[in-house]
Amino acid sequence: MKISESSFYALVHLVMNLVVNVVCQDVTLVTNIAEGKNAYQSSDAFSAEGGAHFSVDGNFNQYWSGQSCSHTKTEFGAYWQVDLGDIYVVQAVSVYNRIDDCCNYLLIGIEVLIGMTRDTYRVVGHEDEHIYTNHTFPLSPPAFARWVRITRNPDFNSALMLCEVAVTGYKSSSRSFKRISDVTGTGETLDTKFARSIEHCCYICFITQDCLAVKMDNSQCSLLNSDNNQSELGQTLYVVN
Ligand SMILES: [Ca+2]
Repeated sequence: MKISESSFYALVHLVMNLVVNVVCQDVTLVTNIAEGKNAYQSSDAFSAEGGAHFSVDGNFNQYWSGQSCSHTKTEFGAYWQVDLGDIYVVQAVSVYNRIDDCCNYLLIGIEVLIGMTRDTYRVVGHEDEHIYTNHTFPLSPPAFARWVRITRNPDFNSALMLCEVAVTGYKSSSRSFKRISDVTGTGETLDTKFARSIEHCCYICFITQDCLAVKMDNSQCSLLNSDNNQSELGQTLYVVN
């Protein structure tokens, strides 16, 4: 059977779409870097049914009866957190609330924090409005972190319940920096370190809390807390990609 040229390209287009869809679905699945990781919370209520791990079990069922939601006791200072197990470039954090009639009013003033250690965090997202079903907090620019923590601000005396927390990101290395020519960073300098090379400088940034960009002058590696920059001929800035 002879196939026309237009039909041939339509077929190629269809196949390409199928390939792209499959690839995208794969990427979506593998980029939830929180799934299956060790999770903790301020306290356990109904520990057999409401443990912290239920929010990273990969099950997005939003009904308590689905046995896949975490649940603290009624308390001030409730929090939930996950150890990603290594440093990643975090791009977004999504939280999924309970949607049964009982308790979905509790996700109010949700605050998302990230940190390099269990005890050092900074705020990267806050939602004043009530989260009825789910909400995504994008990090722009993405940032290095090993820990992700969910809490409430303002704080109030109630349980914190989450049915799933999905963290989008990827494993990082010093190559996860983007080179920008003819600009200089205008962010605040967190620290200045000796570095043998720009790769070494980027690595130091990679393991430093809040570092989002670096610039090098001879062997002096400046760690910057933002990727803000301005034109300056001959200068080079490396920002978290
Ligand atoms: Ca779950």
